[in-house]
Amino acid sequence: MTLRVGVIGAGGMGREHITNLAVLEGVEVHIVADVVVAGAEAGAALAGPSAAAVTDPMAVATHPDLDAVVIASPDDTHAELAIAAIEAGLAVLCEKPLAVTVADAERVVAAEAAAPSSLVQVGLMRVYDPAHQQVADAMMQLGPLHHLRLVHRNTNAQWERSLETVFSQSLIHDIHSARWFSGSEFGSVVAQVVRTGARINYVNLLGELASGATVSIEFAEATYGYDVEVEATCEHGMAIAAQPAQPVVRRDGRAHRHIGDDWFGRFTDAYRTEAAEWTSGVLAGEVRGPTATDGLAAQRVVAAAIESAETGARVTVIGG
Ligand code: ISE
Repeated sequence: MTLRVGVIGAGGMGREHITNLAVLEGVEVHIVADVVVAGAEAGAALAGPSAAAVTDPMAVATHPDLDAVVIASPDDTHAELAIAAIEAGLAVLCEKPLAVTVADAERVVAAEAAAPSSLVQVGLMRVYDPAHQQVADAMMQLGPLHHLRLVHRNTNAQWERSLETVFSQSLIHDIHSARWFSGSEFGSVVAQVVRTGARINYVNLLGELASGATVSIEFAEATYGYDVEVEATCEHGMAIAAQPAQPVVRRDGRAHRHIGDDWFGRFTDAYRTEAAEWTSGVLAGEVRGPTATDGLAAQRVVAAAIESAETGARVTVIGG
């Protein structure tokens, strides 16, 4: 059987998904939607000669000829499109965040609960990164987790993202990683934000997990490169995530190892594995990656972290 997939949103993330899906055996990117005609056409061209281009995202979310849909449109459209796709019986890979508010994330989870089977995977793809997986494997030999240190340095040129956007577009990855590595939920958080004018330069998020372990997430904007670090300190030792294999190049009196400017380069393998795992799960009628419930749990931590950043208080995570 060929899995017929529609892709909504042909920006950077949409094009990444199209490229990765188009090379998979038994998967056809059938239609691409983008509100910008040229974007939709460019996305369809990447998908292959028979892919259609449309400008109405909802037409793809409810398309009768599709088995599945990827939602890679602007964040504030995710929840509506996911709910429409669930109601149309389509499997969904929804880019993170699942929604921009906890209430909307809850609506998606409720819509999925009312459907005959689980349908939604959320694009929290770091779980497919080999370096993250190696740390998770190493932790199995190291005893109980005491502390996770997660560092996320971004090269985002959009200098003036709002607090909500920085948390729900960027820190949401690290929040999910913390839940995934620990198998535990955030009980409370304290967040500190450093700004220069309207620009958020730095966020420090300290979380206490239900297990008793602690998590620190350091996020920095517009740095020298896109750089992600993971350190897990456990009872009997610690594990540090490897950096992607890159040669050390010596030239002009310097030794240099390329880091890269963005998440597409750093997580190339993870995005490819995500596409393969998501589609094989859809064919098996299962959700094998991060679920809508994971997306909701992460959004609850985001909401608590924003409240903490605004009030200076330590905030309990509702449902944590
Ligand atoms: C960006 O929007 C992403 O999608 C990346 O996954 C994230 O790591 C980055 O911080 C965001 O700015």
